[in-house]
Amino acid sequence: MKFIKKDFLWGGATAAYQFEGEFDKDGKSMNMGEMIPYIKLEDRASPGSKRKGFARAFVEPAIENKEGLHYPKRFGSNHYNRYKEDIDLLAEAKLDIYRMSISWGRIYPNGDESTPNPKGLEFYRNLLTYCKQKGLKIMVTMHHFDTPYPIGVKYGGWMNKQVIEMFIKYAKTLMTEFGDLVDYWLPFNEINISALVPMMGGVAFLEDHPGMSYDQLRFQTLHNQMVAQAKVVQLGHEMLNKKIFGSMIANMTAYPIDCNPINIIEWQKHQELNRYFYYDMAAIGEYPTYMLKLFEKLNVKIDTNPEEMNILKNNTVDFLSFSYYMSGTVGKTVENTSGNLSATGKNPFLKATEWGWQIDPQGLRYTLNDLWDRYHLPLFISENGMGYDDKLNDQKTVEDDYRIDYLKQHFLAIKEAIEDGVNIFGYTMWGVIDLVSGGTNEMSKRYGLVYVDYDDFHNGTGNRFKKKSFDWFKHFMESGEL
Ligand code: BGP
Repeated sequence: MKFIKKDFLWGGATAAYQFEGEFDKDGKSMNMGEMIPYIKLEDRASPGSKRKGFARAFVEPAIENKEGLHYPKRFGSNHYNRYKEDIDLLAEAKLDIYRMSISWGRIYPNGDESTPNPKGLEFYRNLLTYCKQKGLKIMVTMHHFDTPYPIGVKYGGWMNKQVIEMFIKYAKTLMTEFGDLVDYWLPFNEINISALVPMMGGVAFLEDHPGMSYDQLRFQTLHNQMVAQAKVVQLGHEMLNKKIFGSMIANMTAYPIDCNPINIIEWQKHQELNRYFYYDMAAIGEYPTYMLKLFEKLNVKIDTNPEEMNILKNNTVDFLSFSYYMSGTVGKTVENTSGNLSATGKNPFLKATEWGWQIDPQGLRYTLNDLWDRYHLPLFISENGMGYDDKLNDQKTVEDDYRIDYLKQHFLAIKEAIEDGVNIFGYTMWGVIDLVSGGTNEMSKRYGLVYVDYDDFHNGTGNRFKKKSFDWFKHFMESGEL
């Protein structure tokens, strides 16, 4: 089966806070991810067995690390020092595009400096230039879960509207410095994380707001980031004059568990709240009525003004992008399984990974059709892939046929969606070179075409080894054969 589509961009994705390491080098400040220790999971598939402790009281001791715990995201895959080797591998696998993130804390460590950190700019200029030399197109995420922690301490994170302005200053610096090197920009990774885990997405702690409800905290944090996203789009269009700005959302496709009308209504509400709300905000630029009704019910009062609402309305994104790993189910009687950012209902027709993420290529086809029909904006899959506890064998490779099968099925689903009429222009596979897991902090939850020799405590050489999927992917790029 051949899959060749002119101008379609195939590639891989990483994020600074999971990949770079050197968390305190050259003036960089810490972010939340770097303050969460590795804790061995009792049961990888059990919903809720991860994400222990996001309260300020829990993360603050991490700064001095008196307990001697291991904080994996401080070390990542040591990409900071090995970036040339990594980019060489991506070029060898014939990727068209590389999605990476820039760490805000390397550019403005405290957020409120008046000038950027030259060392941080130098690192990214070298990296981006090297990517270009190797013929890669580049998509940059400006914020991949990594607001500098000092902004959380001094300003209370994204609950404070001053942080919007700090972010715009940072975005302007990036577009001034790197506008000629970057092909696509995503202001935020999975912007919905702020409504799901506001401590992680926005360094916003309930402890800082006595008497406030959790719903108020999470939806205000999200609102402020949505405004920031729209402002970046506005500024970016002025500065670069190109339609290259997208929103990135953790997609949570779910199906009704059966055709019982009660479950259909529950499913509809679930999809509004967990999917359409975020896409509506980014693509249509206003609060949907179902959310305004929910806010009334929850007594949530968004702090905003007409100027912000105009900015949202008039600066919608040029394309929609999303992460897609799995699907779930909704209904009164479903049993839960683990999932990306939140648990979801089990589906008896699907198999799951060891982490309980249900594998559903047809769900990707459904999602692409659904989003295209609803928004008529070009689509880009910015994350997809299979986490697996790969083992390096004696030949110094990994026989990851399971991953090849996962990717193949998902690529076929994209092909089918294109044949259905969907306008999709690219795909970046998550964690194309192994990196620390976002959700569980395990190094052993691997996604890459390339194996990185570190264990969960960062014992190992850090050397890179090509997996079987590396050759498979390269062959696909050269031949279009699936
Ligand atoms: C998304 C994040 C990524 C990445 C991915 C896989 O939510 O944007 O940063 O981590 O999920 O998740 P995990 O690493 O938990 O398997």
